[in-house]
Amino acid sequence: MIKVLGRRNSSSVQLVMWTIAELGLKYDREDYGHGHASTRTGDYLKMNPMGRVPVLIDGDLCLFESAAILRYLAARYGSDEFWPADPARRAPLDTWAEWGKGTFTEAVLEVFVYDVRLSPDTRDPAILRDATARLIPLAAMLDQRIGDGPWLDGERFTFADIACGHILHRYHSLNWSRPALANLGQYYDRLQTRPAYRDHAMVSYEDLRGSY
Ligand SMILES: N[C@@H](CCC(=O)N[C@@H](CS)C(=O)NCC(=O)O)C(=O)O
Repeated sequence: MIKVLGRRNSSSVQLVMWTIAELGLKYDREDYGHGHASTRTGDYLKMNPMGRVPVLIDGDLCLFESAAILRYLAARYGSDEFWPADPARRAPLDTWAEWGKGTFTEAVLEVFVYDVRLSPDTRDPAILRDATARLIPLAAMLDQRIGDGPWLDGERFTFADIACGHILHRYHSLNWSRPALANLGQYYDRLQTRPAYRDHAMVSYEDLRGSY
């Protein structure tokens, strides 16, 4: 059975857990990371030398980096719809998956750090202004790419939706000046109709308040 090491309120863990649930895989998850079991022990660092969450163990395979884990799970257990075997069909989706987990998520996490991780007395509003200025054009790109959807690959829900969508709960629930982007809002509404998204990507981050 697949084992995941990592706390539920980590966005990188959420990406992996949502994937596992969409693929209907059996799993066991143990809480590691901030406020839970240490990721700094020798044994843990052998699994993930960065001392971060998540780690995924599947038989003899032990992986870190959530985007690589998503691709592994999709390639090994996903259908041709979820992870197209044809590189020419998969690569354009992978472009958005890379952008979603990297560029877009990093920009959302800047707002997250400001709004949640920093305690109010250490917040400099200029940081939020800069983070917002970086995030809004990226959100507009995703809004345009989604169009009428319903998913990034039209009627097909794929791994790219997980890479881009896992961070949209934070994007929509953080306290910041969100632009009105109809396609993105409707995409988030559609994501919330998926039980796996509700169970694994819409996790409270209240325990992380003021933790920096
Ligand atoms: N690029 C890595 C990022 C991993 C990462 O930064 N994880 C954070 C949580 S999202 C973490 O481990 N924080 C420290 C902790 O929980 O102890 C991935 O996607 O797996």
